[in-house]
Amino acid sequence: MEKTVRREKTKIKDKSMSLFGTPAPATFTLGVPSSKLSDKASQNTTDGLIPSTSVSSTENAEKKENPVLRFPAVLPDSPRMESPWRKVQWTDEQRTALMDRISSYRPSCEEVTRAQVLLLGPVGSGKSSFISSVQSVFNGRVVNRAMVGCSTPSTSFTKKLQSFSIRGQKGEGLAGLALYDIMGLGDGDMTGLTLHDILAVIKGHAPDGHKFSSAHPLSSDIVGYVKRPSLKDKIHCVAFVVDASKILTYPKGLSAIFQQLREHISDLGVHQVALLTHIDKICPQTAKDVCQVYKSKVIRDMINKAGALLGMSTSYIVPVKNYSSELDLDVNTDLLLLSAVDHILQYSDLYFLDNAEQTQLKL
Ligand SMILES: Nc1nc2c(ncn2[C@@H]2O[C@H](COP(=O)(O)OP(=O)(O)OP(=O)(O)O)[C@@H](O)[C@H]2O)c(=O)[nH]1
Ligand SMILES: [Mg+2]
Repeated sequence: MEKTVRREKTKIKDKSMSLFGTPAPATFTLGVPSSKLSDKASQNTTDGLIPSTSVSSTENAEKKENPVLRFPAVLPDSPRMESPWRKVQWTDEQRTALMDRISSYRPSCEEVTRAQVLLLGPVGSGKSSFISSVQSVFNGRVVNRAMVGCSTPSTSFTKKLQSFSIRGQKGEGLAGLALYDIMGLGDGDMTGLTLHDILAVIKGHAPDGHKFSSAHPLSSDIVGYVKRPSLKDKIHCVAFVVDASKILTYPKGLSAIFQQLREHISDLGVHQVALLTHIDKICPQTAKDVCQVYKSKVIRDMINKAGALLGMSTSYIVPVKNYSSELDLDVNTDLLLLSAVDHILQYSDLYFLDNAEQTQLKL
Protein backbone atom coordinates (compact mmCIF):
# COMPACT_ATOMS: atom_id res chain seq x y z
CA MET A 1 0.00 0.00 0.00
CA GLU A 2 1.36 3.38 -0.92
CA LYS A 3 1.08 6.11 1.65
CA THR A 4 1.32 9.86 1.73
CA VAL A 5 3.30 12.21 3.89
CA ARG A 6 1.87 14.67 6.38
CA ARG A 7 4.04 17.71 6.85
CA GLU A 8 1.96 19.37 9.52
CA LYS A 9 2.81 16.93 12.28
CA THR A 10 6.07 16.88 14.10
CA LYS A 11 6.12 13.09 14.38
CA ILE A 12 4.69 11.21 11.47
CA LYS A 13 2.57 8.23 12.38
CA ASP A 14 3.67 4.85 11.01
CA LYS A 15 0.76 4.59 8.64
CA SER A 16 1.49 7.87 6.90
CA MET A 17 5.22 7.89 7.31
CA SER A 18 6.20 7.40 3.76
CA LEU A 19 4.90 8.63 0.48
CA PHE A 20 5.83 5.38 -1.13
CA GLY A 21 5.13 2.59 1.28
CA THR A 22 8.62 2.17 2.69
CA PRO A 23 8.73 3.41 6.28
CA ALA A 24 10.53 6.70 6.60
CA PRO A 25 13.23 6.94 9.28
CA ALA A 26 12.03 7.38 12.85
CA THR A 27 13.58 10.84 12.77
CA PHE A 28 10.91 11.98 10.33
CA THR A 29 10.12 15.21 12.12
CA LEU A 30 9.62 18.78 11.11
CA GLY A 31 12.46 21.13 12.01
CA VAL A 32 10.10 23.86 13.13
CA PRO A 33 6.36 23.28 13.40
CA SER A 34 4.70 26.35 11.91
CA SER A 35 2.70 26.83 15.12
CA LYS A 36 5.97 27.40 17.00
CA LEU A 37 7.06 30.33 14.92
CA SER A 38 6.21 33.57 16.64
CA ASP A 39 3.29 35.48 15.10
CA LYS A 40 5.55 38.39 14.42
CA ALA A 41 8.00 36.21 12.63
CA SER A 42 5.43 34.32 10.62
CA GLN A 43 3.80 37.59 9.55
CA ASN A 44 7.08 39.06 8.46
CA THR A 45 6.93 39.10 4.70
CA THR A 46 10.65 39.59 4.18
CA ASP A 47 11.62 36.90 6.62
CA GLY A 48 14.69 34.79 6.11
CA LEU A 49 16.56 32.02 7.79
CA ILE A 50 19.59 33.06 9.74
CA PRO A 51 21.14 31.88 12.98
CA SER A 52 19.94 33.93 15.93
CA THR A 53 22.17 35.31 18.64
CA SER A 54 19.76 37.05 21.03
CA VAL A 55 16.75 35.03 22.07
CA SER A 56 14.57 34.85 25.19
CA SER A 57 14.53 31.80 27.48
CA THR A 58 11.39 30.33 25.88
CA GLU A 59 12.91 31.00 22.54
CA ASN A 60 16.09 29.39 23.81
CA ALA A 61 14.20 26.20 24.55
CA GLU A 62 12.86 26.26 21.02
CA LYS A 63 16.30 27.05 19.73
CA LYS A 64 17.68 23.94 21.42
CA GLU A 65 15.00 21.88 19.69
CA ASN A 66 15.63 23.60 16.40
CA PRO A 67 19.12 25.00 16.53
CA VAL A 68 19.19 26.10 12.92
CA LEU A 69 16.50 28.69 12.58
CA ARG A 70 15.20 32.00 13.84
CA PHE A 71 13.01 34.43 12.00
CA PRO A 72 14.13 37.91 13.03
CA ALA A 73 11.71 40.82 12.72
CA VAL A 74 14.11 42.76 10.52
CA LEU A 75 16.60 40.96 8.35
CA PRO A 76 20.06 42.40 8.14
CA ASP A 77 21.54 42.57 4.66
CA SER A 78 22.92 39.16 3.85
CA PRO A 79 26.60 38.67 2.99
CA ARG A 80 27.48 39.14 -0.65
CA MET A 81 30.26 38.10 -2.93
CA GLU A 82 32.45 40.47 -4.91
CA SER A 83 31.73 38.78 -8.20
CA PRO A 84 28.77 36.60 -9.16
CA TRP A 85 29.21 32.83 -9.07
CA ARG A 86 27.17 32.39 -12.24
CA LYS A 87 27.23 34.83 -15.12
CA VAL A 88 24.02 36.33 -16.44
CA GLN A 89 23.67 39.19 -18.91
CA TRP A 90 21.06 41.35 -17.23
CA THR A 91 19.97 43.17 -20.39
CA ASP A 92 16.81 43.62 -22.44
CA GLU A 93 18.64 42.08 -25.39
CA GLN A 94 19.34 38.90 -23.44
CA ARG A 95 15.71 38.73 -22.34
CA THR A 96 14.58 39.04 -25.96
CA ALA A 97 17.16 36.46 -27.10
CA LEU A 98 15.95 33.95 -24.49
CA MET A 99 12.30 34.59 -25.37
CA ASP A 100 13.08 33.99 -29.06
CA ARG A 101 14.99 30.82 -28.27
CA ILE A 102 12.16 29.42 -26.16
CA SER A 103 9.38 30.48 -28.58
CA SER A 104 11.15 28.83 -31.49
CA TYR A 105 12.18 25.72 -29.56
CA ARG A 106 11.24 22.42 -31.18
CA PRO A 107 12.19 18.97 -29.84
CA SER A 108 14.84 17.26 -31.96
CA CYS A 109 12.66 14.19 -32.22
CA GLU A 110 10.19 14.11 -35.14
CA GLU A 111 7.44 12.14 -33.37
CA VAL A 112 7.17 14.78 -30.68
CA THR A 113 5.91 18.34 -31.12
CA ARG A 114 6.62 19.59 -27.61
CA ALA A 115 8.92 18.81 -24.69
CA GLN A 116 6.69 17.83 -21.76
CA VAL A 117 8.03 18.85 -18.39
CA LEU A 118 6.53 17.76 -15.06
CA LEU A 119 6.91 20.07 -12.06
CA LEU A 120 7.20 18.05 -8.89
CA GLY A 121 7.64 19.32 -5.35
CA PRO A 122 6.19 19.82 -1.90
CA VAL A 123 2.86 21.56 -1.35
CA GLY A 124 3.18 25.33 -1.79
CA SER A 125 6.68 25.21 -3.25
CA GLY A 126 5.65 27.37 -6.22
CA LYS A 127 4.93 24.90 -9.05
CA SER A 128 1.79 26.65 -10.28
CA SER A 129 3.39 30.05 -9.69
CA PHE A 130 6.33 29.12 -11.89
CA ILE A 131 4.00 28.17 -14.75
CA SER A 132 1.97 31.35 -14.33
CA SER A 133 5.13 33.44 -14.08
CA VAL A 134 6.57 32.00 -17.31
CA GLN A 135 3.26 32.57 -19.06
CA SER A 136 3.23 36.11 -17.69
CA VAL A 137 6.61 36.83 -19.29
CA PHE A 138 5.29 35.73 -22.70
CA ASN A 139 1.93 37.48 -22.21
CA GLY A 140 3.63 40.76 -21.38
CA ARG A 141 1.68 41.13 -18.13
CA VAL A 142 1.28 39.26 -14.87
CA VAL A 143 -1.35 36.51 -15.18
CA ASN A 144 -2.43 33.69 -12.92
CA ARG A 145 -3.34 30.91 -15.36
CA ALA A 146 -2.05 27.91 -13.47
CA MET A 147 -4.06 28.50 -10.33
CA VAL A 148 -1.81 29.68 -7.59
CA GLY A 149 -3.18 29.01 -4.17
CA CYS A 150 -2.92 29.59 -0.51
CA SER A 151 -2.58 25.93 0.34
CA THR A 152 -2.44 24.82 3.95
CA PRO A 153 0.92 23.20 4.71
CA SER A 154 -0.55 19.74 4.18
CA THR A 155 -3.11 20.25 1.45
CA SER A 156 -2.24 20.97 -2.12
CA PHE A 157 -4.17 23.74 -3.85
CA THR A 158 -3.61 22.06 -7.22
CA LYS A 159 -5.53 18.78 -7.35
CA LYS A 160 -5.18 17.61 -10.92
CA LEU A 161 -2.71 17.07 -13.69
CA GLN A 162 -2.85 19.97 -16.10
CA SER A 163 -0.61 20.86 -18.99
CA PHE A 164 0.13 24.45 -19.96
CA SER A 165 1.55 25.49 -23.29
CA ILE A 166 3.70 28.51 -23.82
CA ARG A 167 2.58 30.88 -26.55
CA GLY A 168 5.18 33.14 -28.13
CA GLN A 169 4.68 36.89 -28.11
CA LYS A 170 2.51 38.88 -30.53
CA GLY A 171 0.31 36.07 -31.79
CA GLU A 172 3.23 33.72 -32.53
CA GLY A 173 2.36 30.04 -32.42
CA LEU A 174 2.89 27.68 -29.51
CA ALA A 175 6.42 27.02 -28.32
CA GLY A 176 7.49 23.38 -28.37
CA LEU A 177 7.15 23.15 -24.63
CA ALA A 178 4.41 22.16 -22.20
CA LEU A 179 4.72 22.56 -18.44
CA TYR A 180 2.69 20.05 -16.40
CA ASP A 181 1.27 21.15 -13.09
CA ILE A 182 0.41 18.50 -10.52
CA MET A 183 -0.60 18.38 -6.88
CA GLY A 184 2.12 18.73 -4.28
CA LEU A 185 4.04 16.00 -2.49
CA GLY A 186 3.27 15.74 1.18
CA ASP A 187 -0.45 15.96 0.91
CA GLY A 188 -2.91 14.46 3.37
CA ASP A 189 -3.80 10.75 3.54
CA MET A 190 -7.01 11.09 1.57
CA THR A 191 -5.79 13.05 -1.42
CA GLY A 192 -2.06 12.47 -1.66
CA LEU A 193 0.16 11.67 -4.58
CA THR A 194 1.67 8.21 -4.62
CA LEU A 195 4.84 7.00 -6.28
CA HIS A 196 2.64 4.79 -8.44
CA ASP A 197 0.68 7.82 -9.70
CA ILE A 198 3.77 9.93 -10.28
CA LEU A 199 5.43 7.20 -12.33
CA ALA A 200 2.20 6.57 -14.27
CA VAL A 201 2.16 10.27 -15.19
CA ILE A 202 5.80 10.21 -16.30
CA LYS A 203 5.24 7.05 -18.36
CA GLY A 204 2.36 8.82 -20.13
CA HIS A 205 -0.61 6.82 -18.83
CA ALA A 206 -2.44 9.72 -17.15
CA PRO A 207 -4.92 11.79 -19.14
CA ASP A 208 -4.60 15.56 -18.94
CA GLY A 209 -6.99 16.77 -16.26
CA HIS A 210 -6.75 13.62 -14.15
CA LYS A 211 -7.75 14.33 -10.55
CA PHE A 212 -5.61 12.51 -8.02
CA SER A 213 -6.89 10.55 -5.07
CA SER A 214 -4.94 7.98 -3.08
CA ALA A 215 -8.20 6.08 -2.69
CA HIS A 216 -8.27 5.64 -6.49
CA PRO A 217 -4.77 5.03 -7.82
CA LEU A 218 -4.27 5.62 -11.51
CA SER A 219 -5.29 2.43 -13.27
CA SER A 220 -6.56 1.25 -16.64
CA ASP A 221 -10.12 1.61 -15.30
CA ILE A 222 -10.08 5.38 -15.30
CA VAL A 223 -11.56 7.35 -18.19
CA GLY A 224 -8.89 8.47 -20.64
CA TYR A 225 -6.18 6.09 -19.35
CA VAL A 226 -3.50 5.81 -22.02
CA LYS A 227 -2.84 2.09 -22.30
CA ARG A 228 0.12 2.15 -24.69
CA PRO A 229 1.71 5.56 -24.38
CA SER A 230 4.00 6.67 -27.20
CA LEU A 231 6.87 9.12 -26.90
CA LYS A 232 4.54 12.10 -27.34
CA ASP A 233 2.45 11.06 -24.32
CA LYS A 234 5.39 10.77 -21.95
CA ILE A 235 7.09 13.26 -19.66
CA HIS A 236 10.50 14.16 -21.07
CA CYS A 237 11.99 16.06 -18.14
CA VAL A 238 11.15 16.48 -14.45
CA ALA A 239 11.77 19.79 -12.70
CA PHE A 240 11.71 19.49 -8.92
CA VAL A 241 10.50 22.65 -7.23
CA VAL A 242 11.58 23.51 -3.69
CA ASP A 243 10.99 26.59 -1.57
CA ALA A 244 14.22 28.25 -0.43
CA SER A 245 12.57 29.61 2.72
CA LYS A 246 11.53 26.10 3.76
CA ILE A 247 14.56 24.00 2.83
CA LEU A 248 15.70 23.94 6.47
CA THR A 249 12.28 23.02 7.82
CA TYR A 250 11.15 20.39 5.36
CA PRO A 251 10.56 17.00 7.04
CA LYS A 252 13.76 14.98 7.28
CA GLY A 253 12.10 12.09 5.46
CA LEU A 254 11.54 14.26 2.40
CA SER A 255 15.14 13.72 1.35
CA ALA A 256 14.57 9.93 1.28
CA ILE A 257 11.43 10.49 -0.75
CA PHE A 258 13.33 12.60 -3.26
CA GLN A 259 16.06 9.95 -3.52
CA GLN A 260 13.49 7.26 -4.15
CA LEU A 261 11.70 9.36 -6.73
CA ARG A 262 14.96 10.24 -8.46
CA GLU A 263 16.02 6.61 -8.71
CA HIS A 264 12.73 5.57 -10.30
CA ILE A 265 12.62 8.56 -12.62
CA SER A 266 16.24 8.00 -13.69
CA ASP A 267 15.39 4.35 -14.43
CA LEU A 268 12.84 5.67 -16.91
CA GLY A 269 15.64 7.63 -18.61
CA VAL A 270 14.12 10.99 -17.68
CA HIS A 271 16.57 13.77 -16.76
CA GLN A 272 15.87 15.95 -13.74
CA VAL A 273 16.61 19.52 -12.79
CA ALA A 274 15.47 21.65 -9.86
CA LEU A 275 14.10 25.13 -9.30
CA LEU A 276 14.74 26.94 -6.04
CA THR A 277 11.80 29.34 -5.57
CA HIS A 278 11.05 32.01 -2.94
CA ILE A 279 14.63 33.32 -3.10
CA ASP A 280 13.26 36.80 -2.39
CA LYS A 281 12.21 35.51 1.03
CA ILE A 282 15.72 34.56 2.09
CA CYS A 283 17.71 37.45 0.63
CA PRO A 284 16.42 41.03 1.02
CA GLN A 285 18.84 42.41 -1.58
CA THR A 286 17.64 39.93 -4.16
CA ALA A 287 14.04 40.77 -3.24
CA LYS A 288 14.82 44.38 -4.08
CA ASP A 289 16.99 43.66 -7.12
CA VAL A 290 17.00 40.23 -8.74
CA CYS A 291 20.40 40.95 -10.38
CA GLN A 292 21.94 40.34 -6.96
CA VAL A 293 20.95 36.67 -6.96
CA TYR A 294 24.35 35.24 -7.92
CA LYS A 295 26.18 37.52 -5.49
CA SER A 296 24.14 36.34 -2.53
CA LYS A 297 25.90 33.91 -0.19
CA VAL A 298 22.60 32.98 1.45
CA ILE A 299 21.18 31.87 -1.88
CA ARG A 300 24.34 30.01 -2.85
CA ASP A 301 24.29 28.19 0.51
CA MET A 302 20.61 27.36 0.08
CA ILE A 303 21.31 25.92 -3.39
CA ASN A 304 23.91 23.66 -1.75
CA LYS A 305 21.32 22.62 0.83
CA ALA A 306 18.73 22.02 -1.88
CA GLY A 307 21.33 19.84 -3.64
CA ALA A 308 21.77 17.80 -0.45
CA LEU A 309 18.01 17.50 0.02
CA LEU A 310 17.44 16.35 -3.55
CA GLY A 311 20.61 14.28 -3.84
CA MET A 312 21.51 16.36 -6.86
CA SER A 313 24.57 18.23 -8.03
CA THR A 314 24.09 21.99 -7.71
CA SER A 315 24.71 22.45 -11.42
CA TYR A 316 21.18 21.11 -12.02
CA ILE A 317 19.61 23.66 -9.67
CA VAL A 318 18.60 27.18 -10.66
CA PRO A 319 17.11 29.91 -8.48
CA VAL A 320 13.89 31.64 -9.54
CA LYS A 321 11.71 34.37 -8.16
CA ASN A 322 8.13 33.80 -9.17
CA TYR A 323 5.65 36.62 -9.59
CA SER A 324 3.55 36.42 -6.44
CA SER A 325 2.31 39.83 -5.29
CA GLU A 326 3.58 41.97 -8.18
CA LEU A 327 1.25 43.45 -10.77
CA ASP A 328 3.97 44.49 -13.20
CA LEU A 329 6.70 42.54 -14.91
CA ASP A 330 10.35 43.20 -14.12
CA VAL A 331 13.00 42.56 -16.75
CA ASN A 332 15.45 40.87 -14.36
CA THR A 333 12.80 38.63 -12.80
CA ASP A 334 11.84 37.69 -16.37
CA LEU A 335 15.47 36.90 -17.17
CA LEU A 336 15.83 34.51 -14.26
CA LEU A 337 12.56 32.77 -15.15
CA LEU A 338 13.54 32.49 -18.82
CA SER A 339 16.99 31.16 -17.88
CA ALA A 340 15.25 28.47 -15.82
CA VAL A 341 13.09 27.48 -18.81
CA ASP A 342 16.20 27.40 -21.01
CA HIS A 343 17.91 25.19 -18.43
CA ILE A 344 14.90 22.81 -18.43
CA LEU A 345 14.95 22.64 -22.23
CA GLN A 346 18.62 21.63 -22.27
CA TYR A 347 17.79 18.58 -20.15
CA SER A 348 14.65 17.80 -22.18
CA ASP A 349 16.90 17.75 -25.25
CA LEU A 350 19.11 15.15 -23.58
CA TYR A 351 16.07 12.88 -23.33
CA PHE A 352 15.42 13.19 -27.06
CA LEU A 353 19.10 12.65 -27.81
CA ASP A 354 19.22 9.49 -25.64
CA ASN A 355 16.08 8.27 -27.30
CA ALA A 356 17.39 8.84 -30.82
CA GLU A 357 20.57 6.95 -29.94
CA GLN A 358 18.58 4.01 -28.56
CA THR A 359 16.37 3.91 -31.67
CA GLN A 360 19.47 3.88 -33.89
CA LEU A 361 21.00 1.05 -31.87
CA LYS A 362 17.83 -1.00 -32.36
CA LEU A 363 17.93 -0.53 -36.17
N1 LIG B 1 7.62 35.50 -2.34
C1 LIG B 1 7.41 34.48 -3.16
N2 LIG B 1 6.25 33.83 -3.10
C2 LIG B 1 6.06 32.79 -3.96
C3 LIG B 1 7.06 32.37 -4.88
N3 LIG B 1 6.58 31.31 -5.56
C4 LIG B 1 5.34 31.07 -5.08
N4 LIG B 1 5.03 31.94 -4.11
C5 LIG B 1 3.80 31.96 -3.28
O1 LIG B 1 3.73 30.70 -2.62
C6 LIG B 1 2.38 30.28 -2.50
C7 LIG B 1 2.22 28.87 -3.08
O2 LIG B 1 2.48 28.94 -4.47
P1 LIG B 1 1.84 27.90 -5.50
O3 LIG B 1 2.35 28.25 -6.85
O4 LIG B 1 0.37 27.79 -5.35
O5 LIG B 1 2.53 26.55 -5.00
P2 LIG B 1 2.27 25.08 -5.54
O6 LIG B 1 3.56 24.37 -5.49
O7 LIG B 1 1.55 25.11 -6.85
O8 LIG B 1 1.32 24.54 -4.38
P3 LIG B 1 0.23 23.35 -4.40
O9 LIG B 1 -0.53 23.39 -5.67
O10 LIG B 1 -0.63 23.67 -3.21
O11 LIG B 1 1.02 22.09 -4.23
C8 LIG B 1 1.54 31.33 -3.23
O12 LIG B 1 1.04 32.24 -2.25
C9 LIG B 1 2.53 32.04 -4.13
O13 LIG B 1 2.17 33.39 -4.41
C10 LIG B 1 8.31 33.10 -4.91
O14 LIG B 1 9.24 32.82 -5.69
N5 LIG B 1 8.42 34.15 -4.03
MG1 LIG C 1 -0.22 24.33 -7.44
